[in-house]
Amino acid sequence: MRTQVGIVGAGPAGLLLSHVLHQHGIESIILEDRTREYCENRIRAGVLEHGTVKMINDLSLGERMMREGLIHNGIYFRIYGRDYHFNFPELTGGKYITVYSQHELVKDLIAARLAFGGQILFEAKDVTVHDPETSAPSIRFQHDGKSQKIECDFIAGCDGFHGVCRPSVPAGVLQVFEHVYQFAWLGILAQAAPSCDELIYSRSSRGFALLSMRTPEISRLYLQCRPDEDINEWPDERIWEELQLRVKSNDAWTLKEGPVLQKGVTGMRSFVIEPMQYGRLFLLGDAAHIVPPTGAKGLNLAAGDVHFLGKALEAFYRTGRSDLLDGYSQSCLGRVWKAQRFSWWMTSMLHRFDKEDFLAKLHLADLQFLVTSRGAMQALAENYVGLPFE
Ligand code: RFL
Ligand code: PHB
Repeated sequence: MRTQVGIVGAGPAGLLLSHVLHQHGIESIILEDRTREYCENRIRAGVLEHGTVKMINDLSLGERMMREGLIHNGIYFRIYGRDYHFNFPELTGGKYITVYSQHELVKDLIAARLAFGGQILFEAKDVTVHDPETSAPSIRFQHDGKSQKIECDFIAGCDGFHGVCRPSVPAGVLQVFEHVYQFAWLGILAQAAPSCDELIYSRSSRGFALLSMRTPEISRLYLQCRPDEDINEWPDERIWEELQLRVKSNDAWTLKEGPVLQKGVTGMRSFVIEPMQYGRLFLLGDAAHIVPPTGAKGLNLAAGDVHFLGKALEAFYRTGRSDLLDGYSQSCLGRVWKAQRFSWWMTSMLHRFDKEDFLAKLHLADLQFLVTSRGAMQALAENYVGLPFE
């Protein structure tokens, strides 16, 4: 097989990239380890930045997102029971966020890609990348019980944090920057109407909780927990009891409960590799960087990487220039580090630390300053709705 760009991974990064390339008349093939059904039902992110929504609409892929997605003009911080509202349009000059499930977006992107005649090979096993340092890289894999090979001009590693592309770069080329947090999130999906029309980030003496949603009937809720938390020790009643305590409000307000449809524990880390490129292998999304979920930036950063690589590949195929490809890493990393800073800041301010030490006191002071300063609230809003792609 031969294509121009071989893409590993059918998550948001790989799928969006294949659409952007298609728009520019560039061929690609996506290789995905899992089944289509698995990819379409993996519960992940929910918040789309202003720029991510624009990108999806510019690709004419946003019809269902615009119909079913929920426009949110703000978020609440609930600090020890007291609410502070961030009105995004007012603080940012008209911007807002859209709540639309990542797995619904993935469904839309897969359906549209296949409808346009695109190739996605699901259940492609034992993927390995070869010769990215030459002008003739290739990808080998097993599919339909056969060993296969794709020859291509470029490889896009969109295979997430646990994928094979990043580890295939020779030792010593990539520099790793990492921070692991002392807590994790226990997340549930519940058959319960959202208790508020916007997200509530709650800091309480018992730890952090987040109330989010997927649809007018389905809530997504999170609790700060230990990284080694055993989910079996959290029967549904205990989860609701703890959520109730952590999101208690000083005002008349109640948390609506309902059957728990899914639950799990997710660890938290901040992780970046530099550069995000090795020869003709480009790393995008979670393959190159991980943020803690508190800032809702993961999927949106993947969209940013796609924007830069799409532009660089378009310029290469149209005019032969390679300066944008050479600058890919630098273009992405500016935004990546700002999102890292923002996600770390949100995480530090809102979570409970084991020790009430000097840093923990500073994080609380940061939060108390934030909710009393219009300038600080504006800075949060500007980052939350998403910084411009360039
Ligand atoms: P993905 O989505 O992990 O996709 C990678 C794909 O590659 C496949 N793969 C392979 N394919 C072939 N061969 C191999 N060897 C392979 N190894 C892996 C995988 O099966 C998969 O299909 O990465 P991508 O595309 O970079 O997208 C990143 C986002 O998924 C991620 O950043 C977000 O989900 C993070 N995130 C959030 N981001 C937001 O922007 N807003 C949010 O509100 C938000 N909430 C979240 C989140 C992530 C969470 N978890 C579970 C980590 C909430 C949570 C709880
Ligand atoms: C979610 O809805 O899953 C969600 C929302 C906001 C976050 C993280 C996750 O910061």
